[in-house]
Amino acid sequence: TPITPWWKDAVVYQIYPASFKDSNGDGLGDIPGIISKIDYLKDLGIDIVWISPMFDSPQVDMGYDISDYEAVYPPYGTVEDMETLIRACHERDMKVILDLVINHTSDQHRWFQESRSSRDNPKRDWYIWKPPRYAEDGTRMPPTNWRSYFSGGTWEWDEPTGEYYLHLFAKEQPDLNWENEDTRNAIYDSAMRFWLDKGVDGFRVDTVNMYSKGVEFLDAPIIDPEFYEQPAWLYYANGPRMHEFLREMNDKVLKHYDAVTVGELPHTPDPKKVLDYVGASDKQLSMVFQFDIVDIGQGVARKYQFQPWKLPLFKGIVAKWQQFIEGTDGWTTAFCENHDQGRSISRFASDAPEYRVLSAKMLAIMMTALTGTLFIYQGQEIGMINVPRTWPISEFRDIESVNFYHSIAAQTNNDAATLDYVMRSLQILGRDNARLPMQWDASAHAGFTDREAGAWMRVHDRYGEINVARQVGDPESTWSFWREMIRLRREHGEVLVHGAFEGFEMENEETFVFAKRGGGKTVVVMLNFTGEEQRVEMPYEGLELRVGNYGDVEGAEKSAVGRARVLRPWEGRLYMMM
Ligand code: ISL
Repeated sequence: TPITPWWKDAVVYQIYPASFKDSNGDGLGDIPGIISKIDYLKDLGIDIVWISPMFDSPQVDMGYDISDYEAVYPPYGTVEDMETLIRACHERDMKVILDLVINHTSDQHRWFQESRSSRDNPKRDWYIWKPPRYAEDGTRMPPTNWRSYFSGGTWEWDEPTGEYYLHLFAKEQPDLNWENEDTRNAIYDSAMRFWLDKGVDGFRVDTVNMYSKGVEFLDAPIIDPEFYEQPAWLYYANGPRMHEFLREMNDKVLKHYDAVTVGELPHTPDPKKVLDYVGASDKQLSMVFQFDIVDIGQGVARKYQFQPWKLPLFKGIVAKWQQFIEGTDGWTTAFCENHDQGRSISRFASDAPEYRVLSAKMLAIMMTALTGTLFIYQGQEIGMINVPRTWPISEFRDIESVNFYHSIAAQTNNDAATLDYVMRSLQILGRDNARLPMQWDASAHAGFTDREAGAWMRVHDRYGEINVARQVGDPESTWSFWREMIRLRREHGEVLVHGAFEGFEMENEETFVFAKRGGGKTVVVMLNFTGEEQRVEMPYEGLELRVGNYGDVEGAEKSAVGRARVLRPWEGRLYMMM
């Protein structure tokens, strides 16, 4: 193995197929649409394209409910289209990774259809079936009190066979039984080898720490009897056979293809535990998405009960996951957006018209200066923002958000103030914020679709101002800024991608100052997270200002007095010493 595997320095771009580009006028994105934009991604400086699920699916959870791993959802295209896409990327020296959703399948998958057909079907044990419990008065009760991610319990009663099956997500997403070796082998064949043999370069592995459920199915402690959150994940995440399963997956499949993996690792705040997954010598996962950064602002009792937060929390999390690999053979990721999260500008900076572009560029400086493999989510490169505050719940499409809203409505008897707060929270944290159609130009429906009736989901009200066509040719645009920062990151990979991180004034609530060192180079990044001027200290001497989001690199240093610097609203600067 080379000292630096190919995927460490790579910049990855995530595509959400439904919302990227519609080529055939049905209002839904598709694979030919993606193919038509590969040169656009190449031009931006992308090395790896990650495609969220495009497999056949009834789309209860936007394709994270797969009914056939070896087929493509027909409105998106065909397996041949995927082969064309893989070839088109490889011809341009780009790689392709797919989503690997193997904690559960759709209830329409033929494995589950067989499994539920009778108790003695050979595939019965491929899913997690349990007999009921009975209360003292004889009422039938599910095997545990666990609550699912999408509201309601995790157990669905199956009347014909008289047992419950487990579903951590929707009831249409039954959990596979990883204890069964035949199940594991079928997953390796159908979900993995099938696509690796077609040239796919790796996987983003969905909910990678939930396959081993443990032997005992215990009730979760109830924190708040009236409402929602409960740590049932204590019993189903990071279970006893997790590492054994991942080693097996490597031995049997991944190592034969030099495939890269990035696992999604919710509920795992402990760096030691994360290292167990990403230590290179142990051959489990190449890297993971740890959740601290994207969990910021989520409610304690319920996810969509937004909790205001202060900058030191954010900085501490960045520092923690920058530093956790030091002195180890592990690796980390740099990301702050994906299809499950609000847009970073709206969440972490300001989407007010006067500050949106500054915020976008300020965050671009931060992200491209962080150690780890960099992930960009579609639209982040043009500074897309959250849904407008005025949109009602009827514009939302995500099963989690919609179910959440309706369950709170039912529990509170439609209490207006509570539902207002839910809407406010969804407009910050909701998954739909990231799922709006990509804004390609200022024409009808943002150039995403030709369909007269528009896209499957409403386009953002501000697409005339925020779109690709307006930005690509403009050297001052957010898009051009990202491209320049990606270029800089590549040129100085030893410090920007691989360097050691040091944070300063970590309790300061207005600014974020950090340094990176590596390959004999030092970088200092200064970021103002407020709409007012802020004073900061330059921690080292002899550095030169290289990038600023105000575009006046020559003039900006004139006001410097000794080590003191004054940052303008949402200003970001990157200094370097070589
Ligand atoms: O959603 C969460 C909490 O409310 C997360 O902890 C969740 O476990 C994680 O985001 C899993 O997400 C992935 O799997 C889901 C799918 O809906 C998401 O889109 C996907 O990213 C089920 O497959």
